[in-house]
Amino acid sequence: MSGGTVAAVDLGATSGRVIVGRVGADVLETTPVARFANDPVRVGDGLHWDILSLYRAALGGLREAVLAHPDIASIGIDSWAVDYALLRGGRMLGDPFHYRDERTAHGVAAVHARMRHAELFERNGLQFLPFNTLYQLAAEDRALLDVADTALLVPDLIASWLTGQNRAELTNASTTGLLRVLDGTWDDALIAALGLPRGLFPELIAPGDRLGALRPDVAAALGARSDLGVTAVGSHDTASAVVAVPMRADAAAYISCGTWGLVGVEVDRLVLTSEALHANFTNEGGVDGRVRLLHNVMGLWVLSEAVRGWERGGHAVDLPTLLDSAAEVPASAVPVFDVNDPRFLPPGDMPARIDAWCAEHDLAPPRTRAEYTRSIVESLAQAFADAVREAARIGRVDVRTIHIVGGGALNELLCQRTADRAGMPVLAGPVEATALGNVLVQGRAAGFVSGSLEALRDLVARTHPPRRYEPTAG
Ligand code: LFR
Repeated sequence: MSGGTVAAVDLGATSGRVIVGRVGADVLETTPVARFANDPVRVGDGLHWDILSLYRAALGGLREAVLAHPDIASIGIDSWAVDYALLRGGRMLGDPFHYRDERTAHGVAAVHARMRHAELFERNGLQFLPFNTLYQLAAEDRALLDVADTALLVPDLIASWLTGQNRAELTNASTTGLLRVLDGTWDDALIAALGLPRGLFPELIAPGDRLGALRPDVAAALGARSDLGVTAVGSHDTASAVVAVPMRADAAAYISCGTWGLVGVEVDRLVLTSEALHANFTNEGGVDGRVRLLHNVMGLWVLSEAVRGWERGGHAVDLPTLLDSAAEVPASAVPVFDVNDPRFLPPGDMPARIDAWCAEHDLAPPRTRAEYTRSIVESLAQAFADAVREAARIGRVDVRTIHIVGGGALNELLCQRTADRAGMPVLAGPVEATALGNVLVQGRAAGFVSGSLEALRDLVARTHPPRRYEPTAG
């Protein structure tokens, strides 16, 4: 039988997983081998990722994967974007900060004092997000920057620990704000203008290229063959997810919906127009040189953070039951608020922030947990519909359908209300698009499948047919 097996490490902002993927001309299957929580830690200087725990859990999962499938051809790693560790001589100089840590405000002020956002956009093509890596680096302790010899984004850090090789994978490097959008190389002049040491930024590597074999001690610890190695994938989770959207890119928009809702279109040229600048759209690097023209919508974070707050308050919450009761609340009975308001970015009391937003806009706030949930879902659906319209306009794509992939594809109310508010069909799934995109790029590099992204997406559509939601007038 054609095809083969690879392992994917996919780290999300709330949980991580290791999966084994089988991929071939007519097969695309994933088997989860480990799932683990990603619990950030707040200490004196701010909010950090517990990166060593994540690494340990990833290693545990890889050990399981190798044990069950000794024929695994390669390992691919993806995670959320922008966050990094500083290292010196291979030693990590502190746990990476979480992009929701408030320290980045200083970095934004410091960078914009030297260069306006419009000028940055011309150079790096990115939407303004206060946590883009360049702002974080500008908020960094100068003494640490001076002693560090390398900065690695999270998946590059894990890959470095596995292989001993330091590289910056292109799709994720495109989220730093330090790549020249025109040619995808490090922007030496910008790096110098921001006073950052050029030596921090390693050589770039493209998805599909082999990074290297596991270090001998790692291979031994995993019980793996000595030639098992890491292959670069779209290491930005959103880049991997977009690979596995079963869409026709010339007629569809996608929403990669998990903690964030990444809403956009895929185009084959940069869109650096003033429309894109003013709508705060980004030109992130996609696999195969495609451009992910998208906008960050706050995503399911607002709902999960509200649920965490209720649970901390002693109310056990069962999400499916909560969503069922939210579906019973009439849409007209709840306020639609601006989910993209920056007040919803940091961790905290989401219902109180929704109340404050409503008070400022003369709207009656929700009253029950079901009403808050409905209000969040309606507000997300509206923000999704608006961003799809903008993406179509800015990217000049005749969008006829919206694909929702990621965990949000399981949220029936959200999918239906997005279809209703956008006035077009929503095709939901696959839920595990990020892991599938990771597997597909490795599978293609190993020769188990071949072809363009269109061929890979066709395989996804055949093996993971999406669920269709028709718009209703509601
Ligand atoms: C989604 C994501 C988004 C990025 C945000 C922060 O997981 O990677 O694409 O803007 O997290 O890194």
